[in-house]
Amino acid sequence: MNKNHLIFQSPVISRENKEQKNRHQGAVVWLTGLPGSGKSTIANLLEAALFKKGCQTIILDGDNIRHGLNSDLGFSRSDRAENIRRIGEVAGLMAGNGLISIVSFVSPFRKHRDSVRAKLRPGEFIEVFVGCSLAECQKRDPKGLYKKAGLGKIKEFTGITSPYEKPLRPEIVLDTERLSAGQCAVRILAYLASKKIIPVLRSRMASKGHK
Ligand code: ADX
Repeated sequence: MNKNHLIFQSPVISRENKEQKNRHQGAVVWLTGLPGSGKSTIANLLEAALFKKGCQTIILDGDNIRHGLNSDLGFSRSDRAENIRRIGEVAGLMAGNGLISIVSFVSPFRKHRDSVRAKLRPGEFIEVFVGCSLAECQKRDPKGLYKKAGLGKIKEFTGITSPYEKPLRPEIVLDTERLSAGQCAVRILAYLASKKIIPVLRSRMASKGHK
């Protein structure tokens, strides 16, 4: 397509107008980790805490988005690239409109995550590595998918027959074998407050995040 014939439309209500109204900045909190590592649980607790503080948020969850917007995509490397590209675009649009997008996707490939980061403003992409050993994820197996993958019923399953590449320099590392999901959410809140993306937390909450 010839992009010379596309003229960017500047909005009358700016991002800054929206951020001022919301009393926080737009941002993308990107949770990455093995299936069963705890991403969705943390995403929901984080959203509930932000909601309570009056923040404007959206959760973009891999399983849900694959039922709609990305229902045409599978789990090959190229489909996962497109999955992440699209959701990076959506999350960026939301952040550019003053929302905090909480993205919960396995997003196993470093290159795909890095290309989302590269398209956003410095500091806008907050990569959160939801760390959990494969053995523990297999033990948890909340959706029974590791069992199916082990029986050869799911092809290219992350952690079993498809790789997971840990982030090299994530903004936040969470160990969900040592911390509860609530403690993980508080760590993310504390980070957002420390970067002035959300208003500074009251000391009791902030200290809970740094035990
Ligand atoms: S990603 O790798 O492209 O980022 P995404 O987060 O959208 O994955 O979807 C992962 C979810 O799809 C998992 O939580 C799991 O429930 C389901 N799933 C089904 N097949 C696979 C597979 N082959 N690999 C990983 N997850 C799968």
